[in-house]
Amino acid sequence: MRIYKFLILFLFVGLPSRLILAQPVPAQVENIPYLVTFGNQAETYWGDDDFCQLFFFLVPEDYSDPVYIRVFDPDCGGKIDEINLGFDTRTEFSIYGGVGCWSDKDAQGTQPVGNYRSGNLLDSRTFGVDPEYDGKWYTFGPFDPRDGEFSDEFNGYYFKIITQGISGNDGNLYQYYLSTEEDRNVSVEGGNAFTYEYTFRLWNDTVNVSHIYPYVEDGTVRVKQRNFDWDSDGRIDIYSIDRNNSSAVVSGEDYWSESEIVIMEGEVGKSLDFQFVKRKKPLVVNNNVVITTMNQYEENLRFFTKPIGGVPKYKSDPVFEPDDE
Ligand SMILES: [Ca+2]
Ligand SMILES: [Ca+2]
Ligand SMILES: [Ca+2]
Ligand SMILES: [Ca+2]
Repeated sequence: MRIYKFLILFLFVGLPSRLILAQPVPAQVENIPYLVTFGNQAETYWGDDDFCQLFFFLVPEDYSDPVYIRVFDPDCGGKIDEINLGFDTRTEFSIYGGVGCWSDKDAQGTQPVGNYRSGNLLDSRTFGVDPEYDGKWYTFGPFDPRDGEFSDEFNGYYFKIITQGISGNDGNLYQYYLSTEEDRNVSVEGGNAFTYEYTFRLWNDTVNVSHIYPYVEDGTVRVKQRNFDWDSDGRIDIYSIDRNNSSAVVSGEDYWSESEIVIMEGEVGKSLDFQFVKRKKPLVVNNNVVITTMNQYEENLRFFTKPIGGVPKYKSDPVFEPDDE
């Protein structure tokens, strides 16, 4: 029996970490501690411009078993969340599928306006202070992948999760996981997740560098980034396979800043790497921030948690092909 247990443990630990850890949101390669959404009575200087966050999950077409969308620490109270004069915030999590859940243009915006709740509502639940879910996972599902909206771009089905602060003024910090299991986190092979407007918490230290990876679609010539309430916290550096650091303009308290880069040919069809390097002194604590990117047509780019084309590494040494004799 003892040997049997040891073998099971060995087999589990021996799995490639990529398989186990590929689908948390935020993902490991992003190194972002938490997503954050404030109650809609908060002032925007807390770091959330619109008290709402949309994310989309992609389930590949060849995966036909049920999927679950899990939320870590969905309540607003306890240790992780950000208190503002006593916890009184209610946060609504809603899952949508069906035609239009992604393809409706209002779902691809950066503000909760118009028909952003497009598609079929599959499930919804509101959390306030709830010790039962403090530091714990809540599971939505099971969902049949075919109840999502089909995307021929990525050969898979989209689901949408909308997290909205419907009352109160505190900050709800949380994470997601697209899982094949109801009671634990197991990645859907080939799955992914993305958003058009990322609202998240930076680390409460000066060592960790967080990343996001905007996907540069065909036809992109320029990319404009806009960021909100960055609290002048260090730098935003942009890298790619062809780019050895372009600096982006960083905002201060409670306002948007923006800047633009010109896209190089080698960057099209791949992801950029935006790196968030915090200020060393003094440490900015509990820094909640918002960032969006758009192309020259003012269409929003997607931040995939598993970057399309992989994490870009700058080619520091150009390879010269010898001339043909
Ligand atoms: Ca409060
Ligand atoms: Ca909590
Ligand atoms: Ca929370
Ligand atoms: Ca902030």
